[in-house]
Amino acid sequence: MPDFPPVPLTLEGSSVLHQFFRFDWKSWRSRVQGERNEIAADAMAVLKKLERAEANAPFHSAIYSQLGHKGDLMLIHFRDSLETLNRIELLLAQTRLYDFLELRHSYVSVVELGLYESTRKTYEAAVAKGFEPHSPQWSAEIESSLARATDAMASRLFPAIPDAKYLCFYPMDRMRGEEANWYTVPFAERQRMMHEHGLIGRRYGDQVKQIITGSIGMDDWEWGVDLFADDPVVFKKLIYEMRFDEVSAVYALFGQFFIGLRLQPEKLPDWLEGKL
Ligand code: 76R
Repeated sequence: MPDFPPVPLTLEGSSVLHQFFRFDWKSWRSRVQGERNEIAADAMAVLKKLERAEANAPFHSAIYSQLGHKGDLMLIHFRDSLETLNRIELLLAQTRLYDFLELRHSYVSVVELGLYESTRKTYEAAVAKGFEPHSPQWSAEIESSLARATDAMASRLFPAIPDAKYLCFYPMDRMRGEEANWYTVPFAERQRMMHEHGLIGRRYGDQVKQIITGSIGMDDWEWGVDLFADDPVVFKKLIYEMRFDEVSAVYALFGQFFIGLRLQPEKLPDWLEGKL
């Protein structure tokens, strides 16, 4: 194995914000019906615009009615930059509905495609050409390989939000400790484990859509995992099976799990009156 940098090449796409809100039902119920209707209609219009630019455009934001005590509403936004995401936060804060929302949790990350397979080929090709790692020729070679991959992967780098009934989100780390440290494992070993991970994942390909976002340097965990499916039991089956996979069994640590049901903005006024 030639000597090359340990970090796999990655492609980055959409910037992503997850928001988890608690809804203040008590104060909502204290408002008269007419006022509630107005606030609901305003919020619905804002959320509809946020969901997609126009009818038939891909969804780039979505709302979910959240189960459990961690929150009541989840919003996810996929955009071209953190700046645009920040604008969305400010825009939402201007709505009257926001007075009833308490942001309990959030997650900032960027769509990431890890290229374990092609990294090795790209690095080996650069080594074979006699380029020193990080020399100008090396960097140019890597850049052009990444540019080709970015074009080929555009739809996965800037994904539309899948049209599934349920969303499961959780952050995770590759566990490291005295004995098991992902970041000291040789590249080829990590490549093998990621390959095996992909094989398990692909068996669930027709039942669940997964979007992996990277958050090193952006939020408290290393990755965010979004899973979209019509049957929530599939989340449990897939994640359970992956727990036995080496890369998860030895090198994964998980944060909190969040689960919700897709809510069309048109249904928000009903939801606010306790109807799903
Ligand atoms: O061979 C390939 O195509 C692999 C593509 C692939 C990568 C690079 C892939 C496939 N994943 C990748 C990266 Mn994944 N994934 C998770 C979790 O619960 C757990 O144990 C882990 C959480 C799930 C459920 C899942 C599902 N994946 C990653 C990374 C980045 C790691 C890195 O780069 O070091 C993480 C943290 C991660 C975690 N993965 C798939 C899936 C599924 C369902 C697939 C197949 C998707 C498909 O082919 O459509």
